Amino acid sequence: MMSEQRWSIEDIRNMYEKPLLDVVFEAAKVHRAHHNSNEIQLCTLRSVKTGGCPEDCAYCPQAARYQTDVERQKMSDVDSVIRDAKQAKEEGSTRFCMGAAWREVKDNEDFESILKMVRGVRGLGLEACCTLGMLSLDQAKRLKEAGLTAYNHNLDTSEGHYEDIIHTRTYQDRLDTLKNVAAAGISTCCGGIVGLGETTEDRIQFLYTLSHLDPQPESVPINALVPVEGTPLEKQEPVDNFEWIRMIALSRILMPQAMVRLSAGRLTIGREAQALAFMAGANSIFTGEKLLTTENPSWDADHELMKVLGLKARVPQKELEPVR
Ligand code: SAM
Ligand code: DTB
Ligand code: SF4
Repeated sequence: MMSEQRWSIEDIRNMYEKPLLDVVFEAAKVHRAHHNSNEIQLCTLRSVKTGGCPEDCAYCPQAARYQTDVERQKMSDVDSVIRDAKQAKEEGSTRFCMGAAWREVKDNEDFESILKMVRGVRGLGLEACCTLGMLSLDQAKRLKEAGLTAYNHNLDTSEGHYEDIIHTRTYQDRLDTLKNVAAAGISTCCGGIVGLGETTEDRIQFLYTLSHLDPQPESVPINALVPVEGTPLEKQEPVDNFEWIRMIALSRILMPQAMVRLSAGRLTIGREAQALAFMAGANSIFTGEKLLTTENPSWDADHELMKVLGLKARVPQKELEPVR
């Protein structure tokens, strides 16, 4: 049974058409009713298997078929990942997210390493998140047993636009994995990318599907496309910051409980636009100079921004203290 309020596609269309500042104001009210508006969650990303991916996602520098600057690397060793997680914790992160450039998880020794990484990260008292591609129910259950807090699997865009961007899997494949993740009792981290050449209607459809997931995602990463040389979207026009802010505000209104995360693309988005995004309900960022393969603002720049806005880093939640 769905416990959260759901908005119809018509409602979302109407919200989308409202003046931006009205949408931001509405989102700010929803945000303040459900969250501490001066607190943000800091997360750190770590690529544990880089490049060489068989998929054809048009935005992705890690797809093997595109000539990009990304150097392929084999699976990282568990200790080096735990070392990075420790450092992320020292720098104030409460969530550590591990990403692999895979189409899907295979039942092999690499998956065993992932399970060890998850145990290690949870053992440090951090939330552990993974993004590894498609997942079976059995694999999701094993991740849950290892203590995984959340699984990131993005819908990216609307179902209609998806097939213009990715041809090697379907939207339904994404929904099936999200179902397996939820069935295993893992929180879902699910969001998308703005700037893939989508129409307003695609954005509305995307927000509709996303906010009708059952349960709603625990966290919603909103990425702005980072155009990477060598990918089919290398020359894509960037979206206006105000469009990015509108998507953040609407995500907040439609999914009041979720952590709305400013993800890829922050490096080229100015401080004032980010401040408006926080006003509109964003309450999480990735910190550290690297996302998976692309660049992110420096730790110092982010701390300076937080200081000037009076934002405090969220401390670990009690219920997420180490599991073992
Ligand atoms: N391979 C797994 C998958 O696709 O589910 C996990 C890693 S994948 C890199 C995670 C997410 O990063 C993608 O779903 C996409 O939303 C985002 N992403 C990848 N490249 C991006 C780019 N150039 N700009 C913005 N977001 C990007
Ligand atoms: C998400 O939605 N954004 C993060 C995280 N989930 C895994 C990844 C962004 C990747 C940006 C491109 C790169 O650095 O390779
Ligand atoms: Fe592979 Fe994920 Fe990149 Fe798609 S987004 S090419 S599945 S690493």
